[in-house]
Amino acid sequence: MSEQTLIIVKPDAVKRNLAEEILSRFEKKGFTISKQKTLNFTTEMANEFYSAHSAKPFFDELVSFITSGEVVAAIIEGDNAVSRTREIIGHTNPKEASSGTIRGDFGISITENSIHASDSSESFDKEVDVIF
Ligand code: 3AN
Repeated sequence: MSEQTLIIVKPDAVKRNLAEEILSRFEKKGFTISKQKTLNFTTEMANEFYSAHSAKPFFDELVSFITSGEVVAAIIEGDNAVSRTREIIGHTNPKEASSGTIRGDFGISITENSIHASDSSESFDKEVDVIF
């Protein structure tokens, strides 16, 4: 079933000029990029985007990192886009992510892990409203 999901190439990867390479991995897998935008998160946007994590000990670090530089957001479309995109990005912690996944290949740390992807269609609906 064709679905949409949202990815965010995070500041650590944009700074290393990896955005195009990361986006091309989804196109090579047959997904379509239907919208794309470069932006800077404000603190307000970050608080809303990551509201599910507001009680977590790493919340302040997460907000401070995602607002620290440019990000590239994209809507990815294709069959089972939500779950397949999660496979392509890999484990949250780059140290545990398999080689060949985006976080396995490019992630620096659990905070600087290069990419975000919606974890469900419900999360996508909420996240897309914050970004587009
Ligand atoms: P994912 O992005 O793989 O869905 P979540 O939703 O558990 O992971 O966490 C959201 C973001 O919070 C992660 N992308 C990561 O940058 C950060 N994060 C998660 N766990 C930790 C942690 N233990 N310490 C620092 N940052 C974390």
